[in-house]
Amino acid sequence: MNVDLQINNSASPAAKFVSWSPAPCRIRITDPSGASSPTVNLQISGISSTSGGAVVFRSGATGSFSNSLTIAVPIDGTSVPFFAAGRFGRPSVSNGDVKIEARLGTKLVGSAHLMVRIRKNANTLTAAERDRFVSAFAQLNNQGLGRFADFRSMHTNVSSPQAHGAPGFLPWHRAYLLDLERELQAIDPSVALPYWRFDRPAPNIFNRDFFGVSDSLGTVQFSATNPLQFWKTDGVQGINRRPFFATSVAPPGLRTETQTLALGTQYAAFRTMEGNPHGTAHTSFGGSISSIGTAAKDPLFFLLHCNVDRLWAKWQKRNARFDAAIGASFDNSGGNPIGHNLPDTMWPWNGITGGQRPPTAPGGTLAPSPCVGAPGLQPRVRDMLDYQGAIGAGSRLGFDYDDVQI
Ligand SMILES: [Cu+2]
Repeated sequence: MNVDLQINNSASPAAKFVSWSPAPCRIRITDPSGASSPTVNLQISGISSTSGGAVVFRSGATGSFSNSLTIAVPIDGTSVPFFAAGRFGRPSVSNGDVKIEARLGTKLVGSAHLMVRIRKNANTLTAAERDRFVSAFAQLNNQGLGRFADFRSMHTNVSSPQAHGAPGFLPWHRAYLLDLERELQAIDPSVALPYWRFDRPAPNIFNRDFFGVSDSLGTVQFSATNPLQFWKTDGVQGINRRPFFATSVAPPGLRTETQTLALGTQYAAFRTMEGNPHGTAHTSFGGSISSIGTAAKDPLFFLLHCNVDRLWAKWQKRNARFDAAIGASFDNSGGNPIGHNLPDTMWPWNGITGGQRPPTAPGGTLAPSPCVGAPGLQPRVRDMLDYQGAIGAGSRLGFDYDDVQI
């Protein structure tokens, strides 16, 4: 007898990725023998290991998780649902480093390899994680000829009102990062977008093997093995970035994470973080990243914004602000510009041009995921709130942060 295990209810290898949010899975017998339905035990191999990925299980959509699960599997081949989630604190370090084993007694009757794919602090990635990320990012740009050109074109002075200065700032950038991350994962599915925790020293980000070291003119220098040395945007080779702080320490004048999370329990208060720390982090540098129209030319932009998004995620968790029906989860004070109201679709994924939208909509619809169905091809502002599927399991966006629990 053998069983088949499907992660995210999919037979595709591209779907063998989970985060902290429970992923719907199923098990079925592929070659029935005998008359009675056997009881199978699920457990990860190397359960006593203390590093690398680990998952936990539960049988239903609610209830507590455990390290193993016993399931009666019908002999007629009918699938039985169960849920698997990354064990908080145990993200994977490489693709497929978690193996779920299905045993009948002591006999192995099926298995599945998967990855607990989590957005991590860029300063503490392993060298292999760092190199895979850099390689995928450089490929996406392909020396200015790749798909990254669309992402650069999405974030300009013309499009700025769609994404800044109003309540949709955080949702728009969440969609933007998710779209980019999914494109990176199409190149290398083991990659998750890391974040630059800008209120802490991050010397491992500002070195030649990762995001580079600026010379006196602000030209960013890379090691000979770093593919970011070929970075090109708007037809211009290289990255210009002039830090106004010693990159061995955090930039001065930034609200710390604690201060940011203490801005208030209402979204209207929290979103003032668009100024400080977000804007302050941008203007800790001269060069591209310091102004909206050019910021997306610098790949560091995406790590900075990943931390902005992480701060929002932490704030949401702390204050239970995932439900769009709760007023304090968003700022509906009225008079919000188009693209900044909960039911509004967001440019450019909606393809709408002209009028209150920019004259072009680069990049097409938002990249789909092999693992989750949300947010759809043309996300609305409201689709960005419940990223973990806390309110509705179908809202799960398929990403999580290493230090933000479900
Ligand atoms: Cu922006």
